[in-house]
Amino acid sequence: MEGYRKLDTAGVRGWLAADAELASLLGAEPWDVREVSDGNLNAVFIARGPAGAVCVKQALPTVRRDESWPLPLDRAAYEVAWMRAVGPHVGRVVPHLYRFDPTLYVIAMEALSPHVILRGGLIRGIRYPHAAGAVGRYVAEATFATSDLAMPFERRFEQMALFARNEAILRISVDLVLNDPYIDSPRNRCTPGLADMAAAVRADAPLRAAGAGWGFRFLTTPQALVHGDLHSGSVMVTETDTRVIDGEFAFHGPIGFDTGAFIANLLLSFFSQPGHATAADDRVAYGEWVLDQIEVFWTAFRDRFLELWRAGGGGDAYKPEMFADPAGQAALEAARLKFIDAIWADTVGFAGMKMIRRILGYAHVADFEDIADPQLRAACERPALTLARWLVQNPCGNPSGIVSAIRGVAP
Ligand code: SR1
Ligand code: MG
Repeated sequence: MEGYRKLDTAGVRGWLAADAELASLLGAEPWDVREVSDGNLNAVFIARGPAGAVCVKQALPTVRRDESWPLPLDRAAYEVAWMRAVGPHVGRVVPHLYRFDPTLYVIAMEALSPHVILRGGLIRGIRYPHAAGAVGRYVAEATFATSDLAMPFERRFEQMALFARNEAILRISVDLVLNDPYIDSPRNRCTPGLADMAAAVRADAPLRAAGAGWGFRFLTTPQALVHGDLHSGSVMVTETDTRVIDGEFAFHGPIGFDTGAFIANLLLSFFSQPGHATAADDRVAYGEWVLDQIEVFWTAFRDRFLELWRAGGGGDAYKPEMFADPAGQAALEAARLKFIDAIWADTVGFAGMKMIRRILGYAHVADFEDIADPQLRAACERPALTLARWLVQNPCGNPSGIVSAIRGVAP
């Protein structure tokens, strides 16, 4: 913490003014500096000047709305490491990094404008026709490039060791996603009308065993550098552009943890839609569109991952030299499809886990929290929880099968 101080808007202004390159990017003062913090962990500011804009993000020493919960500041360094590791492989999807200050744990990056957080758009009922496909391709490109399919193992192990030190942040996922929702943790909370279901989840031994299995897989499957927190609040969109932000939870883990997180958040959005209905829009058609995005997302991920693999990656796993003959080619293609099927199974299980944690655990989602009437909120959460329990225990099928199952439990 030596030299660390929390920045306010004046502090951000001073920090930017002391950096000639950032200051020239903004142009001559005065600058408009505003705090736009939205997530659970960091302070975020946008600075605008006559020549441009910069996003300034500072790691805070505690959870933003709970100062009794300390957090390590060095997560900002892991976010920077994630930007540097995946940035070269995903085009413009990850914002451009301008600066990292390791004393103040401040990251200066490209200000995304007029982008909005995808979750907010989904709550307002706005369609983003390219978002799910772009996020699917992002996961494929980021994970393929950082897997043993594309990296020599020495480099991958070095990267894995670096991100494995992000322990305090990984502890948050282990506690809040994998374990707390299934036990009587003081951090848990739920909508009052859902207390019976929360108790039923915690009494459900087969569910607890299946959940623990996903926890084990999270800890023991370092397939690639995953984002680690790929919910709809980690995606920023316009109608035509999609960006992925906030890689501070990155680690080498199961690829299905990212695909599962994104699908879980589409599902949470779907189940929340009746809570956002108005006299002018019952949100039924919009909910159907949200459901359709599951298949769009998965197909984009699958097709891009296979495309990259078929083109050859240069890693130490599945070396093309081992499969040069026609029989080898056929066997390799079968192995590729089996690999993707296994990621789908992980996707389903982790999607269920991610849904349960957002309804019964510590950190809820605005999709449900913005529904003011607790009875209506509980009515939306109930079928979501029913489906999530099923997903955790039935990691099979395909996206359209899941969508049909959902139509069976939807209100
Ligand atoms: C105490 S942090 C709670 C959650 O916020 C982040 O976005 C992660 O999802 C984390 O689990
Ligand atoms: Mg985040």
